[in-house]
Amino acid sequence: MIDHPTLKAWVDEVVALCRPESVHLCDGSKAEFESLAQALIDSKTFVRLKRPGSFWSHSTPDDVARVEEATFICSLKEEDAGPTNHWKDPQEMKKILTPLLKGCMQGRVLYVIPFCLGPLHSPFSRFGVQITDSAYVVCNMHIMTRMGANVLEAMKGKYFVPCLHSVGAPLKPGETDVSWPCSKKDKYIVHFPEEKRVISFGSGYGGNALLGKKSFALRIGSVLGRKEGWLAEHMLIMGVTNPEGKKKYFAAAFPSACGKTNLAMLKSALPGWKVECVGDDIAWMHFRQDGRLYAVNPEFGFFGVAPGTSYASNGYAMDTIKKDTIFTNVALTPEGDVWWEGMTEVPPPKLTDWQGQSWTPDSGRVAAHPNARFTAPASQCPVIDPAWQDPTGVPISGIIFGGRRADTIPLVYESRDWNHGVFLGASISSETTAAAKGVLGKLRHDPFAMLPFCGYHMGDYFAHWIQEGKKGTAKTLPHIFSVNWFRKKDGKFLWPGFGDNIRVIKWMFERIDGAKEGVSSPIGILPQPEDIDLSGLKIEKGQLAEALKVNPVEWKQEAKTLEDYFPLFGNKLPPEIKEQLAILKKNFI
Ligand code: OXD
Ligand code: MN
Repeated sequence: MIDHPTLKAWVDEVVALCRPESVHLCDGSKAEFESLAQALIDSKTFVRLKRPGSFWSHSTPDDVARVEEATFICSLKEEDAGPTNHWKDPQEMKKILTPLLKGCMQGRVLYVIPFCLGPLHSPFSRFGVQITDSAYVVCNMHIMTRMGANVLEAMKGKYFVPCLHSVGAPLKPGETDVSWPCSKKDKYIVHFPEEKRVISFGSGYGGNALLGKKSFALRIGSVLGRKEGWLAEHMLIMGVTNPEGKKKYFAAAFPSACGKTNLAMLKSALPGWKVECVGDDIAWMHFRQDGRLYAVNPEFGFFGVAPGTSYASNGYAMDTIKKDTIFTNVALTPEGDVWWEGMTEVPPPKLTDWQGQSWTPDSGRVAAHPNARFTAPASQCPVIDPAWQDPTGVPISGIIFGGRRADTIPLVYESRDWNHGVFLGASISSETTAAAKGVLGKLRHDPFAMLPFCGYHMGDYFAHWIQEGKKGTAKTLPHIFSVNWFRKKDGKFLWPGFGDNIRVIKWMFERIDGAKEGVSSPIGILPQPEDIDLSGLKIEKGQLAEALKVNPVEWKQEAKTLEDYFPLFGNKLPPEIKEQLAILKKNFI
C-alpha cells in the first residue's frame, strides 16, 4: 500500500499503461538487495564474485553507453531546449512513447523506488521516484541513491520528480528472460522540463537507466536550479588540506571519462597534502547569505569508469570497490574476480571477457569494454570527506574547468574574475570518450562539461552562471581555474597527472590565499614556473614550461574556433561572453 496519494495515482496510471505482472514497492533494505541479487543470479544477469557482496554483469553490445542521439529535452518551446539538445514537441514525443510503453512491462515486475538526491532532510535535497522494470537498475539505485522506506516517509506531502524507466522488453507468457533485456529497436531518454518528468525507454545501462543521475540530478536539476537560483553541475567536489591543516573545497567540471573520479580521490604526491572526496560526478551548489558558494553531492555512490583504474592511478577507488560493488562490462577471472585493461601491467592469462567469451592476452581485443563501470557506495571510500553528508553543503573556494586537449590549453591558469571564469567554462572543448556512444577522440565543444546534461538553452545557462556570480563579491566568490592534464608533445603527455596533480592544486590553494603572485597573460593568470612545486618529481628540464606555454599561433586558432562556435547561441549568448571573446581576440592581435 502506497501512503502518498500523488505517488499512488501515478503508479496506478503506469500499471494500467505498462501492464506489469506485479508491483514491488522498494524498502531499500539489505534483505531486498540480496533477494533481488539472487533473482539476478538466477536469470544469469549477475555472477557472484569472490569479493564480498559483489557481482559481475555484462550488457549486450548495443547497450554499453549513454545514447546522446536518443536523448531529448521536450520543452514546450523548441528555443528553450536550445541548439545543443535534441528537441521534440512534448505531445509529439508522447505520441511516440505511449505505444511503446503500452504493455512494455508484460511478464515483469514493476519496481517503485522512492529516492532522495542529497542528504535526507537537507533544504537543498530533492525527491524523486523511479519506476523501473529492471531489478539490475534497482540494485544500482540501492547504491547510487538514498532510497526506500525512510525516503518515502520523508516524502509524504512533498513534491517528487517522476522518473519512468522500462528496458522495453516485454516477456510473453512462458518466455524465458535473457540476461540483459533491452529493446533491440527503440531507445528514448526523454525529459519534460516544464512537467519535471523523465521517461526512459529501451536501455538498461548507466546514465540512460539510473534516472537519479544524469536525467534528474543534471538535466531536470539544471532546470530547477535556474528557476530557483542555484546550480546543478557535472562536477566533482573535493576537500584539500595543506600541511598546516588548513582546508579548502574545490568543485571541478570535466567531460565524462576525463578523470573526475581520480581527481576526487587523489593520493597526494606531495607530503603533508591531503585530498578528501565529497563526490565524484555531480555538484548541486547554492550561494548563501554570506556570499559564498556551497556544494552538496546529490549522489550516494560512485558509477566510475573501471578501465585505467589501478593501485597506481587511483588506489582509493580500488579500496572502495573491494566489497559490495556491482561491476558491469569488465572481465571475469577464473577465480571469480574482476579485471580490466590498466588494472595490472600484465593481464591474467585467461579471462571471460565483457561479452562472456573466453579471452587470452593474444585474443586481439579488449577484455573489458572501455566504458565498463563499477557501482560502489561512496561511504566505502577510504578518503570520503567527513562533511560529505553535511546538509548545508561544503564551502567552495575554487572551481576548476578541464578537458582532454592534446594542444593549446596550458596545464593551469586562472581567470581574471567571475565573468572571465564563466567564459573559460563556456569555452571547454574535449576529445570524446567511450562514455557516450559514437566516435572516440574527436574534439568537440563541451561547455561546462554539460553538453549532454544541460536541460535548457545553453545560452540561458551561461547567463544563469553570470547572474549567480552577482550573489558574491570579489572576496567571497570562488576563484576559477582552467586545467589540462592531457597536453602532449611528440605524442607524449607533458604532465604526469594523477597524484602529481596536487602540485597544481597547491598553486590554486596558494593563489586563493593570496600567497602567490601569478603572471598576467593574454589568456588569464599563469603560474610562475617556480611556483609549481616539483619537489620529488623527476621531470625533464623545460617540460613544465612546455606544459604551461601559451602558443600565440594555437591561441589565435582557438579564438577563431570560439568565434565560429558562440554564434550558435544566437541572441541568448550573454554580452559578457561576447565581451570576453573580444578581449581574447584583441590580446592576440
Ligand atoms: C557518467 C558520465 O557516467 O558522465 O558519469 O557519462
Ligand atoms: Mn559524469
